[in-house]
Amino acid sequence: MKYDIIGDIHGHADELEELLAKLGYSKNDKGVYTSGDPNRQAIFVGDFVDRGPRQFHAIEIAKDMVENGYAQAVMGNHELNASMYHTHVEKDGQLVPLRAHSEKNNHQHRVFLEAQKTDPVRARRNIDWVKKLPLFLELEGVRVVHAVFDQNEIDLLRKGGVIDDENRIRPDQWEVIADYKAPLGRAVERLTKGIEVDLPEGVSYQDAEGIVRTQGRIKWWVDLNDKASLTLDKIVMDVPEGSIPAAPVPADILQLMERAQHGNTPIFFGHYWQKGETPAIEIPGAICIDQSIAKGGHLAAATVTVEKGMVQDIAFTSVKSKAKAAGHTATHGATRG
Ligand SMILES: [Mn+2]
Repeated sequence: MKYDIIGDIHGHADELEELLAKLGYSKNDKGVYTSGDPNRQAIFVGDFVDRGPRQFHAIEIAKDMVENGYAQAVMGNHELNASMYHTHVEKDGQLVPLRAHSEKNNHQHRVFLEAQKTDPVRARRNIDWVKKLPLFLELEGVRVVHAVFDQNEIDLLRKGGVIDDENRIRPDQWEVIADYKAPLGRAVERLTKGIEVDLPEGVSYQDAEGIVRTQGRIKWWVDLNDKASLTLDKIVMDVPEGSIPAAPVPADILQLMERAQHGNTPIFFGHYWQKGETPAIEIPGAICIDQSIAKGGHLAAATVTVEKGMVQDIAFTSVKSKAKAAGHTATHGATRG
């Protein structure tokens, strides 16, 4: 079996089509991309929407492939947000969205909302599809998730009846998981948004907008064999150089990192805006496939060959962003995936 695991797309459908072509996929007589090989499938790590220009197309290319058995996909945090934004529940006789239609949220989702104005039916159809995406996949020889594969959280979601046998959020569970402070909501957040923790007492940094932050997102896929030399400054992501001390990593953070790396089946994920044309293999068991297409970077794929349940080979392919260098969303504010 061969899997072409494709990174975060964020509306960059042109680059997606270019990447698929480069990987040897072409449209069949129904206009659906296929490898033409029943033993070769595309796998999408999520984040189809927000930021880039052609979000309906990005979803529909993947949707058509999935519905025809040519691909599989998992939900990214941007699909989670979009699902919440477009799902309403009744409160005190009024319909309210599970994700507030605040200025900040509207701004983040603005390209999709513009497209929705022109074609609300198509927007609804696409939201209905992303709401049914699984939170993770366990395939022959590989695991796929948007941000973090945490078995404890998965068990919690299973026991709590939040996800079905195909790892999809049950239709009646959206209101339950909308509370990110409660355990089930936090579990969904962990899988799609990763490990974000309070920094130790007294540690803070200023983000790109000058806001002082006391929380950090953790780079969990680092070598944990030499824990003594692992320091906080090496694992807190997206902070200005020198703002985090080279202090020991607190035990609770270390434990979450160990959980994220647990298991013998390699994990492929996206979410964390990486630099460079192709993904870097930092540890063999966990490979990030997000090369920052929405920041003027690249859209990448890992072609993974699996035989007898084991990964035999990994090859990378990527295409460059077609976005103009200046004046694009690429430079807008914080760059959290
Ligand atoms: Mn993401």
